[in-house]
Amino acid sequence: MTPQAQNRAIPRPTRYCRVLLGLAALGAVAVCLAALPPLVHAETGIENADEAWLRYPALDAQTAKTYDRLPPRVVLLGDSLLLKSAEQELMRGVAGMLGRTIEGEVSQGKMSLLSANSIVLGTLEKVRPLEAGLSPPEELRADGFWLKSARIHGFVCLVVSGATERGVLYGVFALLRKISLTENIAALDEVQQPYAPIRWVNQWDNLDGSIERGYGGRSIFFADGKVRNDLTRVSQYGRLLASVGINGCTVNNVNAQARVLEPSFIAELSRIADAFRPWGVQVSLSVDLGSPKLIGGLDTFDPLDPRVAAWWRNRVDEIYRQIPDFDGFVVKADSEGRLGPSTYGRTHAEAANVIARALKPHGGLIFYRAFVYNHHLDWRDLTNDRAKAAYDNFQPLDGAFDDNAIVQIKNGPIDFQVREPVSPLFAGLRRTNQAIELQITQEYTGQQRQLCFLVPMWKEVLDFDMHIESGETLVRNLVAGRVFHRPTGGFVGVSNVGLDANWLGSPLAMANLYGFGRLAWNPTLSAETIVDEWTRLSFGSDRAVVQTISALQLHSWSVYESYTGPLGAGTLTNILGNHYDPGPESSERNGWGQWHRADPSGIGMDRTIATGTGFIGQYPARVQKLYETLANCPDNLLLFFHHVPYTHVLHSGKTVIQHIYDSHYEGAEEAQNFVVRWRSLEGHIDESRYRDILARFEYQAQEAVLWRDTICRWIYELSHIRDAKGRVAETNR
Ligand code: GCW
Repeated sequence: MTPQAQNRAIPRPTRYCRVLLGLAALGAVAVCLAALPPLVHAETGIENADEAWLRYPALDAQTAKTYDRLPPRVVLLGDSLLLKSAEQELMRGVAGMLGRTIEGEVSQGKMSLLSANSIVLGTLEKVRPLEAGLSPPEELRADGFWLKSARIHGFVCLVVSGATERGVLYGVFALLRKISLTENIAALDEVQQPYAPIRWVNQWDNLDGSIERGYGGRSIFFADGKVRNDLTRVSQYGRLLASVGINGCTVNNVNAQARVLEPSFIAELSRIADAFRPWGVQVSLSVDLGSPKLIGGLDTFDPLDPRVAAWWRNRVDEIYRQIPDFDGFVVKADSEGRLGPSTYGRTHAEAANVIARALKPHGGLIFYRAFVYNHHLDWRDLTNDRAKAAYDNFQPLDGAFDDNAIVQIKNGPIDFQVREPVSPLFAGLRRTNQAIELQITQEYTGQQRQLCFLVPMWKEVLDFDMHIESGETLVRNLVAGRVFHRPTGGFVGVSNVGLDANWLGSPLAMANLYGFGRLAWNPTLSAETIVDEWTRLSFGSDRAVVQTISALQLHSWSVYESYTGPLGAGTLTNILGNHYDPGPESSERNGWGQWHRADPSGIGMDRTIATGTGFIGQYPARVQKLYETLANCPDNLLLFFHHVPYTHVLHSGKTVIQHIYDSHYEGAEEAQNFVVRWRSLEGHIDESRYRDILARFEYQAQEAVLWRDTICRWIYELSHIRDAKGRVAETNR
């Protein structure tokens, strides 16, 4: 299964490097540099994979010249860790892209130090007194920033300011991104504000160093039951996260080991917090609700027992003594075998609140996951429906959660399938904070061995209108707390980066991490903008490269969907094993509830109010109308909501069975085409990444054929309806 490329542990020098080394020996380097096309020699390959989209390759001389007026000196209004990171990043970026050295200088806010043209880094509080009228056009929220070209004491200055120091750091990354993308920065007066306060990643890392659903190598945090000695990768990760505005990281698996709350472990955790701190990334932990009993010496973990409340308070106080900027906890309870409040007949709100109250005095947050369902459902009962579980469990508790508790909701009602409708719970919670959980790690979507750029999927979810009552109520506004004016809310991405040089295993998969961060900062950005930025930052601005990579990325989700799970049937994968190979029968006749109900007469789950499980009834009225009838239901979600005969005719005019055959053949063909399109870039990008990605596409092309043949054979044997184009019977019978 593993592509050859993944076994390449040691990055090889690129052909370009080798050529250079040889020529250097001959003393002919200058001649060689002049002869090479500029974009190739500006690029670095897999040997720089850890820098991902922060490579800062040299701009061509003419473009670099347009930044000549960038002040050659930086003035820091303060000396905090965050400001120092901002300064160092600025120097690094400018040196890399413009080949210029910026002189550093620390000021304690003394105006006298501003005695030359400067880039000024500081919070608004420090910047405002520098010059009368120096104020942003709008008030800055936490983490927001302001980029302003200004004259201060007659000197030409570029001010990078924020409400907080973290905002200043974000402003520096934004400024460097502008230079990388060759934007004009001559007359800036720009404010950027985060869409929501919560912009976190969750890592599902285990203390032994493995990562649940991680496809980029071992944990960067843990090995052999302890925090790793060398945390270099953690600070590199912090830099990447900060560059896209992510401000929190939960470092361990939601299937948490109780011992992460033992005092000895907290001491180790504080080293991770130290590594992240210069980048403004705050650490949090996944915890086991049973901890007071499992490691606390109590005979109960009943959330209403005062001894349990006291235990959580003590433990939390201990954490904050060691990690003052600790961010909080994530809890997975009563789910997939985890302990939960049901043991004592308590509610999820009661469980969340006992922990929320321990965190509250320290400003900490608890994320309580809505991924609660019974995985022993009776599959024979056609009224059972796993999709209903999150809403059934949490909607009745709306308003019962404390203000520093957040219900963390997966984007869809099942589990990160290649296509799902949005979870109705986003509309069901109005007096409760919520956050959307998106999956960056491609568990059901190709595991980074196959290309699947998820931003277009996330955009559909975030831009979906729930039509609560009469107004527009987009999911992105619901989760950001903007519709019902909640104190907090936002975005959580399950990232699962690992020690692999490429972080996620594949260089192209990094667009998902970048895209998640950009959307969490500003979900109104388009998928096209995001992929264009990412490609240019990661591969340079050669037109062929940008166009080809962007087009491949933007197309990849629909291609993956077409051969793994068309028409909303769910990813037809082996759900009992690796969640990767084709395995459509594994969904049926078991309690996991990922049913597609394919039988000789038809396929799909009847979730209608009229004749099915009633799941559709969890949506607001206008959304119900969209999904309840065959006449309105979009083709791409048909089998999620309806059980139909194979001969049912879609809006597209095709029958369901013919669509399934066609989409598999078309998808597999597109996957072959990825190889051809990628080959067109030979010579346009560094050799090492070119070869690595080519091997991945070649592998994907084979996998797509395997999927096509397995699913087409399966559905033909079930339905006994031939492919109108004669391919299936011919190939497989
Ligand atoms: O998608 C499923 C995964 C589990 C995961 C679970 C969850 C961490 O297959 O590996 O457990 O979801 O989100 O809790």
